[in-house]
Amino acid sequence: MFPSKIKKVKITSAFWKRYQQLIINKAIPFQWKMISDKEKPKVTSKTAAGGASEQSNALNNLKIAAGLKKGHHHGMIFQDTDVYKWLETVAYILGEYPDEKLKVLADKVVDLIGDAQDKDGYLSTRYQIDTPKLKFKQLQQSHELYSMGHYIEAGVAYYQNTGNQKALNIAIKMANCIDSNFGQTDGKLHGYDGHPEIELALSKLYECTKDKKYLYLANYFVNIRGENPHFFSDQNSYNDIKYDPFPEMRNTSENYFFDKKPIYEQKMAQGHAVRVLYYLIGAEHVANLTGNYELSRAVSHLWNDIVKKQMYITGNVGQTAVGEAFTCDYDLPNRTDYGETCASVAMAMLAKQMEFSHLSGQYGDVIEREIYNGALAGIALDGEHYFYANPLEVDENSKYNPSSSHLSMKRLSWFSCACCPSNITRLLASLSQYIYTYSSKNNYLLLDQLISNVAILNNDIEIRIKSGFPWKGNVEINVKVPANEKLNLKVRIPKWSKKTLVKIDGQLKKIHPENGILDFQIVHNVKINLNYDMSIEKIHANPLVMADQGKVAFKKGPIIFCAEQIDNSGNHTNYLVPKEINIEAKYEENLLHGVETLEIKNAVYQEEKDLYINQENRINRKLAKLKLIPYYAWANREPGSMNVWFNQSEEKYND
Ligand code: FUB
Ligand code: ZN
Repeated sequence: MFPSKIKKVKITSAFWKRYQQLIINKAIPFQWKMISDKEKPKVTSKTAAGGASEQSNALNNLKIAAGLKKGHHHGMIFQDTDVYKWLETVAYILGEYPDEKLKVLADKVVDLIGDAQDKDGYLSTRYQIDTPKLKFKQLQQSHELYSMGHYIEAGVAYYQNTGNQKALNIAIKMANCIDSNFGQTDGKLHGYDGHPEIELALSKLYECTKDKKYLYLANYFVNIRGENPHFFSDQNSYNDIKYDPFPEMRNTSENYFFDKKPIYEQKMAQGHAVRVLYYLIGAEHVANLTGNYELSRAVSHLWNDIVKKQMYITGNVGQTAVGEAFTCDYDLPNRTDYGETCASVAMAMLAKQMEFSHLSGQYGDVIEREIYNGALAGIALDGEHYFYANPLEVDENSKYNPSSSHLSMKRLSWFSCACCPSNITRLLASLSQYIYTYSSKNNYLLLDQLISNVAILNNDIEIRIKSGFPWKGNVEINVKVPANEKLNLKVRIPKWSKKTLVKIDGQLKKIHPENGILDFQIVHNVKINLNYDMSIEKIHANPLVMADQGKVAFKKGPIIFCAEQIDNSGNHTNYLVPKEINIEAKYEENLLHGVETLEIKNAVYQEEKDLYINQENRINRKLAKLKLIPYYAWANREPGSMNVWFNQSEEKYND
């Protein structure tokens, strides 16, 4: 479902069509088997982030709540959301690729969710089944509004893409239940959920129904957070809560819940990364819908903090496994990174939301970083294995150090906390919504992601994009304009393109992009050719990033590269790259479903015997080749070490 101006977008890019087919043919059926316990996960890990899963029970919990089965709730307190995000993924897919069999299955899931919902609209199977007396009484950890928020998102998406009214009605009933329980008025609960999500969900529900009640409620949840930094401890003691679903959360002192101050006073992104980001998505949406400039400014401040000081080169965010959290500016350790897939998905969602309010290329730059790197690494090329945490460097020894034992060298089938798999699939399934952004306020259409597609606008303008992305920088835009129609088309110039050539109907034009955006006023059929500079870039980090000092990373266009052990024998830390590199890119059709690889022909392999080395005991340095592959494609072959940042060699070596 696209905003008013856009009727339809069909992705034609071979790269992305493969992913869409993967989601249809592999990920959706596979995730269904997991959430309905038709199969046990084959690859799990007890130490890796997300935890091992034997059984999901997610669908079963709904059946128990619906009275169709007997038993106890099993799994995470928010296990319902695995079903909701699966449904949301299916919704986007059905919008583009109608499939009666899949729709029948998803309709049944909607019916089940409707049956599980209480008469008053409440739905959180864990509380309904096992602890009904505690409904809305332990908001610090209950995830009730988080879970319902995920349903509201799914219900809206399913309604918009398939027309299933019941899916929307369930969402409305749920939001009404929340509205009658929460708010300023006397007798209502003056509080909020430990995990933001409801804010963004209610904003979407408002946009779909146009019922202002949901916008007021979203606004309420955005603004109450941080008003009373003791809300959770007060509620826990007032309700005499003895049992904690997540005991470590009870007395967490730092800004884990992002509620120590109102957003207007928060100067640095701190706390659980996904919570912070979901909150910011909702806050930005509310700011945009209500015209709250102060709120929008507060969100932009935190956005800048994240993307300019706390984001890994891959787009991953959340530096520590302790609390799955942001740490502080310029602290970007590679070996202990967390970088949850959900956090990368949320970064793309936040960037998209920001783009509705502000015209700047920086948001599309982040979306691009996520969809080709940080977020995309969350799913295997086979669609049936997922990363929860996404390292920038890992090897056999990582598991021995408690601060990196959450990392894995292979993607897993499923997790006891299975939030990431369906989060990455719902992002990829909705990718066509990330290509254009229409501003109803200023009546322009921004071509944001330079992905081959065909788009039809409501006034029958047709836009055809043929692009070489992500491997080549050529983008051809053909616009067909019916008589008396016109279009203000803006096109993003990615920051990495140092020189962009533009031709309009074959004529070379001088361009003057502003904030990474080019402007075209189109009144008749036109062909625009852009040529972005996709030369290989050697990247250094700011000197304040201690972990990357003396190191370089490699990027070409939107793609960040890494080295894997399978391509480079020996130990990955023994490789050094010289300052003047001899590097070549080549497309390898039969590798990893077709990828571009880089080869550094004059790398150095340094082999030593002693623990510490000076000129006297230094033994062996030899010329070596170092092969790099796109980061998103790592861990799809034999497990082994991987690194994104490379040490540099001061010296040159010859054979
Ligand atoms: O708490 C719900 C989800 O589980 C979070 O968004 C993830 O970070 C994981 O902790
Ligand atoms: Zn996750």
